[in-house]
Amino acid sequence: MFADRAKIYIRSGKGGDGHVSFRREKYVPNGGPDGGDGGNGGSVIFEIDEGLNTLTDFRHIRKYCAQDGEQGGKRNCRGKNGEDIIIKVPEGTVIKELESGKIIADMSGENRRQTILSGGKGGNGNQHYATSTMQAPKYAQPGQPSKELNLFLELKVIADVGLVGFPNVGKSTFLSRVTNARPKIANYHFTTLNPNLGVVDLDDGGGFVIADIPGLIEGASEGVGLGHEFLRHIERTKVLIHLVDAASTEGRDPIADIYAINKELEAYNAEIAHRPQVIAANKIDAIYAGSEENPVDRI
Ligand SMILES: Nc1nc2c(ncn2[C@@H]2O[C@H](COP(=O)(O)OP(=O)(O)OP(=O)(O)O)[C@@H](O)[C@H]2O)c(=O)[nH]1
Ligand SMILES: [Mg+2]
Repeated sequence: MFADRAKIYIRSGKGGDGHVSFRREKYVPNGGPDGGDGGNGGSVIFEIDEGLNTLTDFRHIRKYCAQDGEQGGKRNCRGKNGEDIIIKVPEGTVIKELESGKIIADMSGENRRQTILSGGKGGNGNQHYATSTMQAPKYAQPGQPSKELNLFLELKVIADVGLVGFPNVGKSTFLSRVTNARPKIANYHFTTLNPNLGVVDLDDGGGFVIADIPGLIEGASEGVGLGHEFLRHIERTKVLIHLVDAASTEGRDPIADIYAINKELEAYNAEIAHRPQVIAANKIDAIYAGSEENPVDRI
């Protein structure tokens, strides 16, 4: 199952408490303080994993806690540090605070790894508090508390080119012809229910990514159909390929379709509407299908 949103809870490790103890050795009746320091709590770290492309895992596991630091011990023994927890996410994951919606991190581009909550520092053992006037301190510092956060993760696919258009105009077919992707193609609306990504390999070794999203319909920007859910996946594309059914196989007017889709894009995010857009007239083979007329004669 594809998921591009998830709510999770994260908690960093508490710092271990410092220890209070005194040296006890044969022939040393009143040894000095030897309470060790507590270990540091583990941090919660997010990291991009190139092999991932959905947030599905976060639907199953919603709680992510780093380990607490251990308490300090006798004989100046330092407590063990708690282990960090590393949460792997697909590139393009935006991390927001659940309640406020404030963006905490955007896992994309240069930002491959980010600590979201750092672990509590371990407390000092009582050995640190000995002074000339207080040689037997019975105080040790407690470890810093853990921190917690409820997060909202949102995946905004990172693609260079976005495919937009009404349902059934042939977006997935186009993706399947120019990239390695093998999306589902069928002659009905909303065949594509989740974004598909495909890579175009160029001769010079480079390449770029095309995202195919579910078809848009009038009112998509207000939540009609599936479109709105997925418009954010084209927010980061550099160019849009706007496919139209030039043969009007479903009786719609391709020119009116262009305006209708652009109106939805504009309503969703004016910046997207002004991005470079290539209008691709698809299904041109069907324009003259069945007609005796040679299309070239009409030009
Ligand atoms: N005649 C003709 N049919 C095409 C062409 N491109 C796609 N089709 C057909 O159009 C139908 C829809 O194609 P899809 O690629 O699934 O369309 P889509 O835009 O991805 O549709 P949704 O995912 O529902 O939005 C399929 O039956 C395709 O075989 C074309 O160039 N010519
Ligand atoms: Mg499709």
